[in-house]
Amino acid sequence: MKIQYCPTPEAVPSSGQPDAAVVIDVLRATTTMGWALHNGATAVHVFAQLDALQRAAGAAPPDKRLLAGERGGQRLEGFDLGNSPVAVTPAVVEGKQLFLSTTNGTRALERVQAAPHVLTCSLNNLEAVAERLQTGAVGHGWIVGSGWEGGYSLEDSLAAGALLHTMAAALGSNPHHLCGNDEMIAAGALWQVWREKPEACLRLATHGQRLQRLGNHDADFRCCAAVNSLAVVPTQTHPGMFQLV
Ligand code: 3SL
Repeated sequence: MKIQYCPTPEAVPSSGQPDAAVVIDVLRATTTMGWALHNGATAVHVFAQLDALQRAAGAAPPDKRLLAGERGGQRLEGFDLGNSPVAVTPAVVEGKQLFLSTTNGTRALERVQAAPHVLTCSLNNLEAVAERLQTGAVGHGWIVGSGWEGGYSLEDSLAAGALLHTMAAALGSNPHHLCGNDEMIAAGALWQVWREKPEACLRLATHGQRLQRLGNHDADFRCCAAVNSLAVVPTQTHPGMFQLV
């Protein structure tokens, strides 16, 4: 297996496809997606653009849909939810479809929508994703970080490195033998530095600092930094639609 890491949607190659693409937005979109589906949401539909979200949500039964999302970390006006993983409790999401748009995460998901398999990963579901890639006999995988508005983000690269090490452990392989590019090697090294204190890394990251400036997000940080707290793998079942399969 060879894994290539693209730290931003813009770094995704413009030609060719992997066997599977794994999208990461630790703070906070792919963490929220994992918890929403774990807590009983029937699907999460993702949109880069708000007008497309409004059109799709408008076609869903009002009592079965929730509009969720943010721009710049702040909940969108008129939406039911922002993008907090601790807000998507069973009482809120069970039996509902989420229509989600975020600053970067849903853009990254849209960028790889055409890949044959698209999964989402966070620090919460590393082992579950590694197992899925292993059983799927993925030969060539892409890990795609969401970054921030086209730039690198520390927290997504941390999780990419964590996934590399988790896969290597599952395969009994040297992590370096799985690396398909220098970005993947660097992300693996990042995880080795921070693996004992991932929450500190998330708080140090530029977007972590932005969230701290916006208000008290302690519960979100704790949740986003909790390694292997979830056993679910949000999986694209139709373009832009994620479910548990
Ligand atoms: O960038 C994104 O897509 C979001 O996850 C950002 S936030 O953590 O919800 O502010």
